[in-house]
Amino acid sequence: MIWIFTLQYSLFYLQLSVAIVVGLVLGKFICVVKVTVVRCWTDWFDRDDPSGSGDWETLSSLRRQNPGKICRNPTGIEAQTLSGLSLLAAGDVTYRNDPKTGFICRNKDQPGRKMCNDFRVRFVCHPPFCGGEVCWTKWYDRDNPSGTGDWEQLSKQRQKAASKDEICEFPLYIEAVTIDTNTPAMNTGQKFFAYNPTDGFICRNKDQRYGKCRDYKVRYGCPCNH
Ligand SMILES: [Ca+2]
Ligand SMILES: [Ca+2]
Repeated sequence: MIWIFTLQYSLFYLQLSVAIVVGLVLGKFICVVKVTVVRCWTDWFDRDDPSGSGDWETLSSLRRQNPGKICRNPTGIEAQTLSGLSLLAAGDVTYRNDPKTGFICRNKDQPGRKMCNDFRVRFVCHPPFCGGEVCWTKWYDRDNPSGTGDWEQLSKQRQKAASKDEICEFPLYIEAVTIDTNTPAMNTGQKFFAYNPTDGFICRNKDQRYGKCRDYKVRYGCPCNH
């Protein structure tokens, strides 16, 4: 009986040891992968100046104003003054400075009633977001604004595509222009419910000042080797 117990205990101990060794090997592997991941930077963005309550370079606003130019989940952010000073050198007290929120410097946080400097920011993305070659799909126009709006969602366009490879799994960019004059969507003055490479493009009539969207077509930018 004692012998059986000892054997079972030994087997348990052996399994535990193997688990620890595998864990160590996996831990080392994960570490190596992390080190070899290449990072790339987006362009610099500067949408605000500190004349109001501060310099608000939030990720949500920058995304809205620069559709397709910032990757889905940035892993880092860098802020510098328009004259090129680092945040450390400029010495401003920041309210937010992270890749989820973006950058916010509030004038009321600065000592001695000083205003914030004017900052620009850029984000860290994973390739192939920056630098890689981008290939564009054909233009899609599946809807017109006669109903509730112009609904050009990516999911609907995927259904309409001839093959599942026609639009890559993770488009990096989206471009929308009007059907009649090829005017870029951002230049029409209309408001968009969605305009990003994850959801596609949606213009709702009820969001427009004159109650009607223009008719748009969209296309997607994918890594060329998808
Ligand atoms: Ca700024
Ligand atoms: Ca349309």
